[in-house]
Amino acid sequence: MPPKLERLDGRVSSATLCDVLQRDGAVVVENALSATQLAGLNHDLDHIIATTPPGVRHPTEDDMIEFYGQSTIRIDGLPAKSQTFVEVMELPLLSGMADHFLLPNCDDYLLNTGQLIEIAPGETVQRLHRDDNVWRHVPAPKPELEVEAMFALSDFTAANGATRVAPGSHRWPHDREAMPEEILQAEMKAGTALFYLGSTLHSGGENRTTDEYRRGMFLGYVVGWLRTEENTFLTVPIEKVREMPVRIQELLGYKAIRAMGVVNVGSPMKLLQ
Ligand SMILES: O=C(O)CCC(=O)C(=O)O
Ligand SMILES: [Fe+2]
Repeated sequence: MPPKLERLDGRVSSATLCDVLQRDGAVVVENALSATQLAGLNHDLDHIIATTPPGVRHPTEDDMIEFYGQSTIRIDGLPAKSQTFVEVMELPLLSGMADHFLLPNCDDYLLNTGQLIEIAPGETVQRLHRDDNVWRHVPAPKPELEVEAMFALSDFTAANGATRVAPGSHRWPHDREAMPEEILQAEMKAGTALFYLGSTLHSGGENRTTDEYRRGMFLGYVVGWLRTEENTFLTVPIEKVREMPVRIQELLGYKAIRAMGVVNVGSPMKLLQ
């Protein structure tokens, strides 16, 4: 059977979404964002994108320069930069997916990172990868560690770099590579999202256009006992965190989970009062 990327509507139940994710490892959710949320995110981020050069400025390793893309703008710290991002963090489908896949493996989960990813004309294809390979020292068989969504903030087309994904690859042996016919592209109208598991093979696409900027926003949750990719304690100023809903404060790491993440050997929530 040729691989297929299922498309659901944003009004679908979390249970149905999770069934498809369990089966395919990835699914497109149409109208995941309301028109107001889409406009809000673009409005909040437009001016920051306009003043951010592409490429990583302080790479941790040389191979990350290529991975992050030299013609790609990446911006983190989104909870501090966009009120709408904070709202999107609590979308019922995202929480439903995180509860279903992560809570069997942890007491609570954390925002792993939120990233604006804008791929410019001429950007080359990113190598296929599993995002949960960040935690490669967790021995196999790995429990599900991470769930994520890539929201299209502009139209994603095959030509402008729509995310590539190999449905079903979350079940493959770790060393199995995807054959070309197993890789699909998540073509999406702005406001649509690709929901996927951290164990699913995917990557950013090549931007073969001369004038289209593919703007996506990534948001992922990770089990609370792993170190998050983004250092949100530094990317989101504590003064801003103080004004956020309690659940967002928890997702940003201000909830100690038993002995993990304590301050003064107690709850960091106290710092926010
Ligand atoms: O930009 C995309 O479509 C995907 C990017 C990605 O997978 C990553 O940077 O980990
Ligand atoms: Fe990725």
